[in-house]
Amino acid sequence: MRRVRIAVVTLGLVLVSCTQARNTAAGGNSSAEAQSASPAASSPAQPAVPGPPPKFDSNRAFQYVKEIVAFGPRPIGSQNHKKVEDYILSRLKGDEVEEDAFTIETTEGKFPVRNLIAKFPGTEDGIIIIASHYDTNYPLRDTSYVGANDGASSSALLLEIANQLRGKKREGYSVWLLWDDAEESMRLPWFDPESLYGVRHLAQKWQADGMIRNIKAFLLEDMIGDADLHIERETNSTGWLEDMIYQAATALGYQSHFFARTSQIEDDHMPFVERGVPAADLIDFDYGYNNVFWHTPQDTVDKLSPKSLEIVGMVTLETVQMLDHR
Ligand code: 1BN
Ligand code: ZN
Repeated sequence: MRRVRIAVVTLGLVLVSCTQARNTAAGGNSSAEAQSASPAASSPAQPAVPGPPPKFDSNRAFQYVKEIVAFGPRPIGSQNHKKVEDYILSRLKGDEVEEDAFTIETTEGKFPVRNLIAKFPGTEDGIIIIASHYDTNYPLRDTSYVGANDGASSSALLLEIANQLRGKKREGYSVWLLWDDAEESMRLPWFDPESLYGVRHLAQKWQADGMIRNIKAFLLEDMIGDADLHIERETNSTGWLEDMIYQAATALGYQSHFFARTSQIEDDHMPFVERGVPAADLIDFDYGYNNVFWHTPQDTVDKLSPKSLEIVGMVTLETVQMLDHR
């Protein structure tokens, strides 16, 4: 097993504001609207849950990756970061969106931070959270680093999941899609106390107001676009939830992309793991030979594939359905 890092995080947060509203952000859903049908999944050996397999438009999701990357580097505090927030909101027009905005004090100064949460209500009592960070690494702010895989791929995946959830009655738990902010460390190499700001803030807030008790599962997506897709079994994650993800992958015929390797990674799921919420990190932490493209300007769209987005998107949605039936 590869042990990536083990550490304890501390908080330095100042709450400024939190709003919840039906999202009326300007901007249309025009540029990536082509509705090409996804090819059907390989025939499952055994359906994991009754009913048809989930749908996911991989070409549309990939177009979202390109559009996010086109803004350039998006470190916290930058104009591009703000543009990407507005871009995400523009794609969630008409959806119920909560904005969790606050300010952090770091050794690099004060920065505004904003988590975006799109809520798709279900008929059952309980919430499944699917999360991705959207910022790029602050120490790489003056390079051409755009985090195509690291931040853009998973943010795009969530936008396509929103498309699939929108306008349908959910017979199951509510699904909340969380684009969390300020995941990336303020220093390189990774510096635990100055990272994961967005999720730490939310986990604290939801613990304080009791909301955390309603969370049935927290599914984190990170670095899921690599054309050579190998999602890790991640040992900080909850065992039964990882097993369920593998079962979902198997039902869709995608199991060869899952859990051949095991790692321990302190990612955005940690504040929820630490509070007893079932959580899983879907991450491929082998991006190029020996992860050589991670946190480098080589993290570009040409290394990614729509198929990888589809595999992770479909497995995520299948897992949600399995959680509904659990
Ligand atoms: C993932 C992508 N992470 C940061 N960018 C989390 C992480 C932090 C993974 C430290 C490994 C080590
Ligand atoms: Zn990163």
